[in-house]
Amino acid sequence: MNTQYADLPPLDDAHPLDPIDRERFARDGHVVIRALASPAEVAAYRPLIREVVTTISDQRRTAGKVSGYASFFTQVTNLWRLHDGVLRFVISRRFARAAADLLGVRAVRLYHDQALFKPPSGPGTPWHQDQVYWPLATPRAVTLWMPLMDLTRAMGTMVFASGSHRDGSLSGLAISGDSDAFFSGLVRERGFALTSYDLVAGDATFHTGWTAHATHPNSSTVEREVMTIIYYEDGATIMEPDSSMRAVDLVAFHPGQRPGERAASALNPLLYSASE
Ligand SMILES: O=C(O)CCC(=O)C(=O)O
Repeated sequence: MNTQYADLPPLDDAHPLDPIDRERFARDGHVVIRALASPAEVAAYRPLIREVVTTISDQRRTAGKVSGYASFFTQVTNLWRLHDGVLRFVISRRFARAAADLLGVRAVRLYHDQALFKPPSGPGTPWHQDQVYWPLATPRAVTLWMPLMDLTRAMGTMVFASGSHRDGSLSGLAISGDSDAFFSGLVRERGFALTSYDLVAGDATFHTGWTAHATHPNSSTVEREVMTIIYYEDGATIMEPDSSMRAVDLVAFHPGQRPGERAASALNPLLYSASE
């Protein structure tokens, strides 16, 4: 590990979860864990994450490349491969242990990380389910969504449809106007309770791969800075991709791997194991 970043807070100690939070997560498909990192810990990593997002965004602008999601947020993936300081944040044993505890598994691997910065006056992120993208043959996969700054809902926090994870895939739709229209209708039809949380830097929400969610628009004048980390249970296998989205993710996040194999490429380090 690069010694230049040895002074960063280690984020390795346990943050034991309240059993109620595990029950909520199982019941609702999402939960908020307050102060998973302290504001001081987040403040140490925030400039490093910003640095990567700014560098990559500038490169994309120069190359004329803009992702299809650019109006919703600036998305940079796998920062752990791009910056040795951010690596320490992404491989946090504390965060991974919380993910494993919520999933009720003994060990978790990294699927990938993403910084998601929503511009001032940016629209809400459309309703969708994440797992339509993931070629993982398990429902035990979860996203940690942690703001690097204090967030009210007016700055674009998440909205979760509680209990929507229970039936697995509900539409197969990629994130788009179509997914937004579909899930808005489904929420009305099925009466899912909607939950969002005001957060301070270092609080984290967790949602399963099948929990339908969207975000509020960012109606503020500042950029919303969020870091996410996606985990799945160690031992999960790769499914035969049944969509182009899953085929793309298989190549991107499990390079060199094939359906039926245990999902454990060089990009999927074991981040927490109860036996270590
Ligand atoms: O942060 C956002 O705008 C959307 C995030 C999201 O959909 C996710 O992390 O699954």
